[in-house]
Amino acid sequence: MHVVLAGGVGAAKFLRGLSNVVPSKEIVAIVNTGDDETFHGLWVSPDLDTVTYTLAGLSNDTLGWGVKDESFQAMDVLSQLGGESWFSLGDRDLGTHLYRTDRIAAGFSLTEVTKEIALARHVGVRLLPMSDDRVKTTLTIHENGVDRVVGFQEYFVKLAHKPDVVSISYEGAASASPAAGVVEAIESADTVIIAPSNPVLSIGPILAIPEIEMAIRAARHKTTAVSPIVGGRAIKGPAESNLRSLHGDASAATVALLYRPYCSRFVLDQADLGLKAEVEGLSMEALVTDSIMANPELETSFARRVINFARAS
Ligand code: FO1
Repeated sequence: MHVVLAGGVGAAKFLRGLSNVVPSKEIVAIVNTGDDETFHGLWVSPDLDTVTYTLAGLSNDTLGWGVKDESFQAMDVLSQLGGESWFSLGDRDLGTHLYRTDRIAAGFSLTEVTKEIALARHVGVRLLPMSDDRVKTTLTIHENGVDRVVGFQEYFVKLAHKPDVVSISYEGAASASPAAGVVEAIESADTVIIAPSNPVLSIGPILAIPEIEMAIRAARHKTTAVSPIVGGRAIKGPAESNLRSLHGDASAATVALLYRPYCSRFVLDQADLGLKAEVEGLSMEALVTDSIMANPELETSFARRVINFARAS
């Protein structure tokens, strides 16, 4: 069984590739919920939904979030009425949030509801939220000479991740429990893979939950991380600027250093061949390969190389 620590799009593509290489039922994805937010009374779980829609063949690859063939008529009405509409919930996507919110209000856990949604979408990979407790990623940003704290989606969507980030906090993580099955999956896994997701915004919240952090530390010998940074640039999103402002540099080696306590193997893109020795100097084995998942064939071939490398432990 293979466990994947997952954020949004990068992780979703990797999981789609991996599910073509090993049976889906042998894959467990532990998904970040630090981005979750309530909009218009609805519980939105962007990373869980991105992974679910991608594995179900329903993802909107043009937008990079939400459902394909989407329309935004409800949002149009909302903005005509003067409601807040900077976070666009598509008409189809709204159905997912209505269902999740209703089931949670009826007393079911996020883990149970995630399982129901995955089943209805015929997703064979086992999807686990990192926790059923609320963990909220917030950022202190520096804007117009002042520092202020904003929620993840305000930073990411409303402010288009442009402001300088001074610090990040994972509110509630220190007292959060892992969702049922998370620690057991890590302990019993043959391999653990940290997907090519933003280390501070997507993987950071997962590792901020103490019992998960301890379990991944203990699983270091069987854990492989994939760099989301290629040639000093993030494939998608603000990882590059986040790493630079919070950790001084934004190379794949910066990511390897952050993950040093958690993984014994590290996957770098061939653009970063020059960093291989530096990564190996961190007591890690390094695989240098083409990591750009530009189409489904490349997702599958990349996932095959990663799992073969990870399995060699
Ligand atoms: N990202 C945007 O850039 N703009 C949006 O309006 C937006 C809406 C949205 C709705 C549902 C959902 O699940 C995701 C959505 N996202 C949107 C993406 C999301 O904010 C981020 O990609 C993730 O949180 C980062 O992993």
